[in-house]
Amino acid sequence: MSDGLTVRCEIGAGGVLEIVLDRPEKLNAISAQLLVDLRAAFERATRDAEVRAILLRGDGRAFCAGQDLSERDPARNPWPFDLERIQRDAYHPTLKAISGCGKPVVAAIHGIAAGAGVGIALACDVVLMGSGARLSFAFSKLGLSSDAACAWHLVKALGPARARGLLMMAGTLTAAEAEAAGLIWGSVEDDALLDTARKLAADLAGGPRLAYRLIHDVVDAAQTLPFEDYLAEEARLQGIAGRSADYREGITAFMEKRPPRWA
Ligand code: LHQ
Repeated sequence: MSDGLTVRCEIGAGGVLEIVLDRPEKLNAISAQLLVDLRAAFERATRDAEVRAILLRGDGRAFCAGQDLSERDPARNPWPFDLERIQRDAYHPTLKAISGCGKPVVAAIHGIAAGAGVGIALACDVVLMGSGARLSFAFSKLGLSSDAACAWHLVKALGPARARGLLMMAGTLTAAEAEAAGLIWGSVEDDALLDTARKLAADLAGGPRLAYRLIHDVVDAAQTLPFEDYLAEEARLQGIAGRSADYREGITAFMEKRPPRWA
């Protein structure tokens, strides 16, 4: 698999692809090129049958410092920027490439994730933070609102009151606070983060692929559909699972008192 300019891809044993944000000297700030490379990496991973799970992480001392602000410097660029178009044409396709990639995605957050860097992390299925890491909602310090779906995630996990407060005060959440709020899956000691995230991704890579995709879809449905429509969609997805070889293997393994062997 070829590497992007700002994103490194490393396929490991067992079908885990590590996608590594690779601008450590800028704390992996999101340049226009990084967005393109990140989207391409996830789209390649979707097509590559060898990839069974993905681990997204950042090189250097932080996960991601958000938008590369030097690309928005009014002293060096024509002003104003069309942020609506940039969100629609660059950020949104990348977020969708992550959340729609069809494979389980683990994010390992160390140091700091700021602004749109939080949005990229929260597009992943299972977000693990190092105990010393922070999520920074720095938008209003720059005179901005919210983007990369940050407010969407915050409102769902924390409710509108805390979401508004965090965004207005450009607040941060520690790993413990993000975990307690249900915004992320969990946190571990900083020096155990990478090993734990790799083990998690390896476990998912060894699991039932179709079931994971359907779980992703049913949780999406639960967040968007009214109850009656949700029930219909849940039944449809479980119907797909019920016709799968994995389900047959899961039941057979239980009856034979052995671990399942997933395809
Ligand atoms: C950076 C950045 C950065 C460029 C560190 N950009 N270089 C989305 C779409 C469209 C438009 C605009 O906005 C958005 C939403 C957002 O993402 S808003 C949030 C943007 N991010 C921030 O506001 C965080 C900015 N960074 C910081 O406040 C600090 O760098 C933190 C607190 C993250 C870390 O501080 P330090 O540990 O003291 O590191 P540092 O500041 O020395 O950074 C190291 C280098 O990285 C430094 O470069 P240099 O050449 O001077 O060594 C920084 O300039 C560079 N860097 N963040 N976002």
